[in-house]
Amino acid sequence: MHISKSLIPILKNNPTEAKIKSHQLMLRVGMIRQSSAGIYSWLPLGFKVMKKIEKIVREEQDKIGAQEILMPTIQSSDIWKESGRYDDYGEEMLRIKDRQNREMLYGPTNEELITEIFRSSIKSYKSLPQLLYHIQWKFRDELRPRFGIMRCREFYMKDAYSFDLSDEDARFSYNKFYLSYLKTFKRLDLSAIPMEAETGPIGGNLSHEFIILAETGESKIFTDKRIFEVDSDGYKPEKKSLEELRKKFETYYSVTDEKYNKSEFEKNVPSEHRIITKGIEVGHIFYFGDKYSKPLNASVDLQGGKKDFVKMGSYGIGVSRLVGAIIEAKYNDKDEIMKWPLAVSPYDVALIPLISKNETSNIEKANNIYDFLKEKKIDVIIDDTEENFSSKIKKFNLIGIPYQILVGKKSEGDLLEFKEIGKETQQLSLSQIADLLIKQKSKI
Ligand code: 5CA
Repeated sequence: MHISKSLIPILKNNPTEAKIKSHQLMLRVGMIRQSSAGIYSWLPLGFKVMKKIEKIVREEQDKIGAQEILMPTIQSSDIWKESGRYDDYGEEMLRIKDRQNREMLYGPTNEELITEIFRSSIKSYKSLPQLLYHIQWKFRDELRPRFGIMRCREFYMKDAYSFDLSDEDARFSYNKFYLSYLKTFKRLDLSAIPMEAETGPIGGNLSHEFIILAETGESKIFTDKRIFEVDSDGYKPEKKSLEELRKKFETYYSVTDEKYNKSEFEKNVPSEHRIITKGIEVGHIFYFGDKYSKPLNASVDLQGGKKDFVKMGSYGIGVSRLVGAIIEAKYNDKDEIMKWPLAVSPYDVALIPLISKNETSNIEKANNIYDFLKEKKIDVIIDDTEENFSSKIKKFNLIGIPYQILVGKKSEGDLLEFKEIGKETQQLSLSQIADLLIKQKSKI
């Protein structure tokens, strides 16, 4: 991509309406644009990041055997009346009437719709377990949408649903998602900790929120700092392995404020290990048994002719919120430097030539480098504008592409200035740079 032809509307200063760093940065470098309160358009830079996050989320769902589907954003109110949530959900639900005066709604979540699909498709216990997911826009008419895409009204969510015969099998499914979440967040270079949580309007009595620490987060948490040392590597989506993993995490007290109990916290966590802080909820998983299958009559035939309601769980990841959460975790707002993990960076490398009236040879040189990198399947963005060299570098430090190639006065002969954000500049040849980038990309 050539900057001169791109839609990357950079602002000179931080927008005053944005209160937290992710919101400021996303507006400043033109990743999103507010369309109305809590509703955003995703511009090329932001959209590329979100799509890369989505891909990682999808790959980790597929690895535990979940099947991808796509349900609509608009739902009929009928199934919500069957489950009893139509009235309970309250003003957060956007209700719409179609031309036949039928009551429709913009889905805030999909427990009812997926249960309806299940009950009309699956008849026998032999088809269980069923793990289904989709990645789709949701709408919640939040009372106070704020912090940009962190708490907005329209947001992009991965929601998965599990259907099992017994309580024990359902807990096995729950644990598969628990592991898959740890793996997903690790690939995003985030340290997200599972914390016991309340179930709210989704229901049930077993639930974990996956939380990353951030002062600007909206969840208050009470935890033992040793939980951050727990390693989830080496665990497999097998019953025993998953139970061990859960046990390992549960050695350490770790809850959100609704589950907090002062005396338990003080009894279980030595004072030097206590952390009381705030975090961002990037995922939330729930087990709620037959809360929906019973009223919606989702049952399967058992051996011997009997029937039973299936046991269900649901599992959400805030895909659009994760874009902001990664910024909160990686952006140094004091020095105005962002560094995306390569796996989700909008581009692999930024090519920054010094171009001025007296320096015309650099653009040709940079264009050749650009073509060479493109040939090697490296996603490169070139700043082909005549903007001042140091402001170009400042701009790319904000955008946060982890690698920069500077084609300036210092790049003489075959060597180029190559910089990984936050590290020393190196003098490397173009083929050395390409090899290094290809190697880093192969690790994603
Ligand atoms: N049906 C369940 C699981 S699929 C569910 O809806 N869970 S949830 O309400 O916890 O949402 C799942 C995730 O979506 C949250 O962990 C959060 O990361 C994200 N999310 C929820 N509300 C918003 C919002 N208003 N703005 C941005 N992301 C949100």
